Amino acid sequence: MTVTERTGAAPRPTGPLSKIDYSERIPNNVNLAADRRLQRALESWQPQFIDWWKTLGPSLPTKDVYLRTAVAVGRDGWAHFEHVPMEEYRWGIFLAEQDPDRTVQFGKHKGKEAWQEVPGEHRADLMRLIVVQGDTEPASVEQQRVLGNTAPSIYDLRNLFQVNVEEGRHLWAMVYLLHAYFGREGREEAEQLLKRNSGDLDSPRILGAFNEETTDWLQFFMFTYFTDRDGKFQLGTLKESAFDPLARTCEFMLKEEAHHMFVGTTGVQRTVERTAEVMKEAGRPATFEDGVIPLDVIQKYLNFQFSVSMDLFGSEQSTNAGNYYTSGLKGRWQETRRKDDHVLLEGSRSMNYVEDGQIKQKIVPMLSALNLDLRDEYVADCANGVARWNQELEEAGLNDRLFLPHEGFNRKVGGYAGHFVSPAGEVLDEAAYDGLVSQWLPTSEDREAVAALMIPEYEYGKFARWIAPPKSGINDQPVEFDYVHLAEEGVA
Ligand code: BYC
Ligand code: FE
Ligand code: FE
Repeated sequence: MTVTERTGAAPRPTGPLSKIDYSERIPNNVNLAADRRLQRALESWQPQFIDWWKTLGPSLPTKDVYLRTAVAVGRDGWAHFEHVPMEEYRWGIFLAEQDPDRTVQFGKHKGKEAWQEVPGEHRADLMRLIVVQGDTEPASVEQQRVLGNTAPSIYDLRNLFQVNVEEGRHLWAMVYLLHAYFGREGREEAEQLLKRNSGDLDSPRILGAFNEETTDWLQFFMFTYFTDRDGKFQLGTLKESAFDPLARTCEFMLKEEAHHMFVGTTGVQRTVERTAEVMKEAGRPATFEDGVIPLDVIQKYLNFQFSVSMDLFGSEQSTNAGNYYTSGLKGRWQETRRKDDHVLLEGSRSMNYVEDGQIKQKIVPMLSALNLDLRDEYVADCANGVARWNQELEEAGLNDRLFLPHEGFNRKVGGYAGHFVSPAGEVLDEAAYDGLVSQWLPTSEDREAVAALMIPEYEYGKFARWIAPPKSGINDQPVEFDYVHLAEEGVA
């Protein structure tokens, strides 16, 4: 393996490191102090990040928030909780511990030593993957910027802010890699990550779902359930990367990501719980007049966020994905548990496609369909939460159920793009689809009616009417704990 890129003068640490150095301006466990040039470059990016956070981060003024900060990257006791002013959050660079014997697990370099530097031949592809990953993190913060103004409780407000600061840290994770391993070009890309903005007409975020508006808290919960879950699966494939610093940074990000999934799963669950309660009492479908979100509107929100998140996997068949795999840049979900040759030059699989108004199957080379492989794993994982939400309906004695729409519904990327597939999986013509789509996706009236329910509830321990309280608080604190202290002017 030829190694070309090397930007810093001092060697980066090679041994396992788990303690995080908080005496530094940029907390880190990568021995940043030993590489002055890199340290200075990151320290000059830091104020740009803070500026961005102040301009496009959470808009609700707060005094401090009960936040989790990483203190070590080992298995136990990695996090510490305390009230901190959000702009003083210690964003830093935390990589999972290094395994000095790690080898490449798949593709043409399988069995060779993992890379500690970027091989010249894979430099452009690796940088692109890191930039795409990095672009999503600040995008989500921008999308969620105003939600604090309508939080259903102080507990939920704290969870929103926890997700926001961690997505900010995930940006740091990618910016570190760009600065440390990609030279001047990497530094330029790091600047661009703060210049593109969600929904900006001239310089939007790279992937579609990250330019959609997060209109309200139901949308936020669906986002953390479905879109953060794309993050979980993409990070899961990058965690397998032959480029060890990328693998290690993604491994640690996944640890933080678990809480984001939790916010989504329980947020939707609590919403369904309240709606089900009203339906049970009234013996009829709930309406907005009941002060809760009707089940059919919850289903529409689910349909929307699931389908835009499916687009994040790229085309079912992708030569990019095949090349990333063969080169060792991006593996499969749980690569090491797969029982095959991990090279995939021979395997094949079945894939759906649309022809003559019908969904048909064809056999395609495995290597060409790795985006689909990952997406299938994702869909199976998505179904778990839906089952949990349906349990709320079942426990209320109701026959109604939520479901994942067909994979072809409302797709803009891949083989279904340009076709009109119903949530049940029927291929329609455009006119028929247009006549029905208001039953399947949130209309502007639906969104306005949901928004009208989004009255902030800032009294400790109280919850907006449309959502049930959680079963327990954060880090063993009571539900009514003072998770957030609002700034004086923040209290409406
Ligand atoms: N929107 O070969 P194809 C997260 C482009 S979420 C717009 O099918 P490929 C998070 C594609 O770039 C995880 N364009 O795609 C969650 C290509 O363009 P070029 C984010 C799209 O490359 C919540 C062309 O179409 N991480 O962390 O196999 C909160 C042909 O594409 C889209 C990653 O995505 C789209 N949706 O796969 C916070 C991991 N899809 O080259 C954070 C890194 C495709 O023809 N990214 N295109 O100009 C990747 O692995 C891949 O880039 C993708 C696309 C999976 C996204
Ligand atoms: Fe993230
Ligand atoms: Fe996340």
